[in-house]
Amino acid sequence: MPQSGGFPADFLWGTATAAYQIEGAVREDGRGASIWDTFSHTLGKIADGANGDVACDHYHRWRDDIKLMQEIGIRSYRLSIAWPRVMPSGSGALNQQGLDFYERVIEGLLEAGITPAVTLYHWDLPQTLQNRGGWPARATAETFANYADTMVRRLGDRVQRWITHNEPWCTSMLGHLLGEHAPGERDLGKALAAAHHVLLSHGLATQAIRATNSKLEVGITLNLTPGDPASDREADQQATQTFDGFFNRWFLDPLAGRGYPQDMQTLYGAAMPQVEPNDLAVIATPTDFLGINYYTRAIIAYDANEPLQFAQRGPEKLRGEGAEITEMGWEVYPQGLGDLLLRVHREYGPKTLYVTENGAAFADEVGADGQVHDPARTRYLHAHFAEAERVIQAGVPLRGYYVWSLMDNFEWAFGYTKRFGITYVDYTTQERILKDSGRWYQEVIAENANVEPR
Ligand code: IFM
Repeated sequence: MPQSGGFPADFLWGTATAAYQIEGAVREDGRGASIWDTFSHTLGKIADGANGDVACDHYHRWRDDIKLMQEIGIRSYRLSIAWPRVMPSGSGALNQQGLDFYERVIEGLLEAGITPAVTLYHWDLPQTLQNRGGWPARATAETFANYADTMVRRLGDRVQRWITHNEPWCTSMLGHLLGEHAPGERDLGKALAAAHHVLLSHGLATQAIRATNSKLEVGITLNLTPGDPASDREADQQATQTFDGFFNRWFLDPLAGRGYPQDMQTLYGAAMPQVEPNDLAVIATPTDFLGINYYTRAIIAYDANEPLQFAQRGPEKLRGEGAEITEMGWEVYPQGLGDLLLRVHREYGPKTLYVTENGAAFADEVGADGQVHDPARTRYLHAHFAEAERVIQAGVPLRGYYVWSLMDNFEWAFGYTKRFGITYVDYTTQERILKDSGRWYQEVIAENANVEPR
């Protein structure tokens, strides 16, 4: 295959968003409520007291947003379907108006020459299903598989690439252990049950999708964060292993058919979820690709006061040590992406890999010239693209890269206070301004190479 700058000619340069973060129109055309509607409307849960009621108003502005992507030269767009928009109570009757919206968007993308990649679950569980127990309830896994199958029956003739779940760690741990995301629980047992049922639902959905249409590509997206020990002390090394088990291996291992990691099972003890005899085989149903979302690494030290006896080094300390830190408090550590991709390739060997998210939040502002100059984001992406290039050269089957995000949007518990977009959104007027990083990305795609920032 002809190479240019280290990327295959058909490399999928993409960008990603998620329904609740951009669509708005939460009460329009028969959409049902999701756990994020409930959570964001609960006092004190979102930093700026905001919610996704309007967000980027993408529900009404999708045509312009597709034009924008076309202008940038985006080859593939990763969007998510809001489950409660198409099935207001999670199962049963389809909401045709909701489905029509996604049909319009998908057709608009195809007309614009942009390949859609659809995520079925990016955190907006129908509230009705939450009322019946949510992800900690086993029945939710079956209900999800049914929803997935219905979507594929309706859209599978136009959408080739399907991602069952986005970031099961966040659904389970941020949502059910740390209480920072919907539904805001703080219970290890519930979190582990949620993780198990999310993984089970992925396997069931993959099987259902395959039975309906064997030609489609199906995979899952994990957010993986490599850990590095704070020192070479034995205790820090051990703590880093635990962190890795908690964050990465708990999901990678069962998907690869290895079951849940033994060290973590021992640690979780009585909080371990109920695993039925065939569950692990279902979870390990072969997929076509693995999506990886990478933002940063974690530096880990032993801490006897923490429930799992590890603590992550905080942003102040990292800054004090000279690290560059984004607005999220995350270290800029590009090498972590390359090392992670190499590790996953060598240790787990998925057929194909995509970086389904990578990007950074910075405090962007519109300048006196009406433009948004965000050199730190361009530097961030440039350095991470270089890592992608490095590992492709080393034989990692990385086929695409989705920058998070097409535009600034509702950053969950942080509301609108964090801007990840390569496009700036003025939330008062809904004006979009392509940032300098977006213009640079345009050049990257045009050249199919990691263009040096000017
Ligand atoms: O905005 C989120 C996205 O929804 C999931 N992955 C991480 C992003 C940045 O925090």
